[in-house]
Amino acid sequence: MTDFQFMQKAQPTVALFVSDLHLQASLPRTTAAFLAFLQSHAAQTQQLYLLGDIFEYWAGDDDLATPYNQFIADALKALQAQGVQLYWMAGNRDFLVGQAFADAAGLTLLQDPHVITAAGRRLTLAHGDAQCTDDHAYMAFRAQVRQPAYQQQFLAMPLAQRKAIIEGIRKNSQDANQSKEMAIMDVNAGAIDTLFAQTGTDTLIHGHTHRPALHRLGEGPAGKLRYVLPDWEYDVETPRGGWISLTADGALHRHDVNGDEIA
Ligand code: LP5
Ligand code: MN
Repeated sequence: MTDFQFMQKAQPTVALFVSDLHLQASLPRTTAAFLAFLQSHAAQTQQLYLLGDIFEYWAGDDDLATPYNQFIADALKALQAQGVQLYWMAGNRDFLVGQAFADAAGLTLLQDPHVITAAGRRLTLAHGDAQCTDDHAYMAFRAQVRQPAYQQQFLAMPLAQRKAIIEGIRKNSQDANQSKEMAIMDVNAGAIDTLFAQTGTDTLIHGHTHRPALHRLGEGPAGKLRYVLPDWEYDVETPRGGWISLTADGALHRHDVNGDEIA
C-alpha cells in the first residue's frame, strides 16, 4: 500500500467554538490574535460560536460608542458579510450584550444552554458558569444580576457609573477568587449530569473555568463527552488560547494556542 492510500482528504470545517477571550483595549496582543483568528480560521468555517466572556466586561450596548468596542463589532460584522454565521452566548462578564450589539456585529444571540445539530451531531453549548453550583456566593450573585428588572435599573444609570460599579465587582471577584478553593470554581458533576439529561445529548462544549480538557464521562453507549475551552491571554510571556472545531465528518478537534490539533 502506498503512502497516498493512507492520506485522507482534509474535512471541511463546519463550526468553530471559542470563549473567554476577555477582550479589552489594554490587551493589544490578545486583540490582534483574535483578529488574526477571525481572518484566517474563522473565515474558513460555516459557523462561529462565541460562547461567553468574549469581552472583559460589557456595560450595556450604548458602550458601542467606545471605539474599541465598535472595532470588535466591525470585525465580526465583516466576517458575517463574508458568509460566516455568527452566534453569541453570554458569559458572566458580558451578559448585558443586547440586540443593538447583535445587529452591529451581525450575530444571533443564543440562550444558555443551547443545543445545535451540525455535521450530523447534536451538541449542547453552555458558557459553564451556571454549572458551578458549589460556588454559592457566585450563584447568589448570578441569580440577582440575571433578573431583567435588575438589569433595567442598572442600564438606566449613566454609562460611566455602570463602568465604575462593574470595576468594583471585578475587583471584588478577583479578591474573592484568591481565597476560593479550585474545586469550588469548577463545574459540579451533578449539574453536568442534569444538563445531559435535560438536553438528551452526549456531548457538551463549555468555557468559563479556564481548564481546557476533554473529559470522558462513563463508558459505552451511555458515555458522555465534556469539552472545556481555554481562555485567551496573549499579553503575557507564555500566551494561552485555542478553540474547538467541528468538521463535516462529525469529528470534534481541540486546537492549542498555535492552532495545532491537540491529540
Ligand atoms: O469573572 P471571574 O473569572 O473573575 O469570576 C467569576 C465570578 N465573578 C463574576 C463577576 C465578574 O467578574 C464581573 C461581573 C461583570 C458584570 C457586568 C454587569 C454587571 C451588572 C450588574 C447589574 C445587572 O462573575 C466569580 C466566580 C468565578 O467566576 C469562578 O466561577 O467565583 O464569582 C464571584 O466572584 C462572585 C462573588 O463571590 C460574589 C460577588 C459579590 C459582588 C459584590 C459587589 C461589590 C460591589 C462593589 C461596587 C462598587
Ligand atoms: Mn466566564
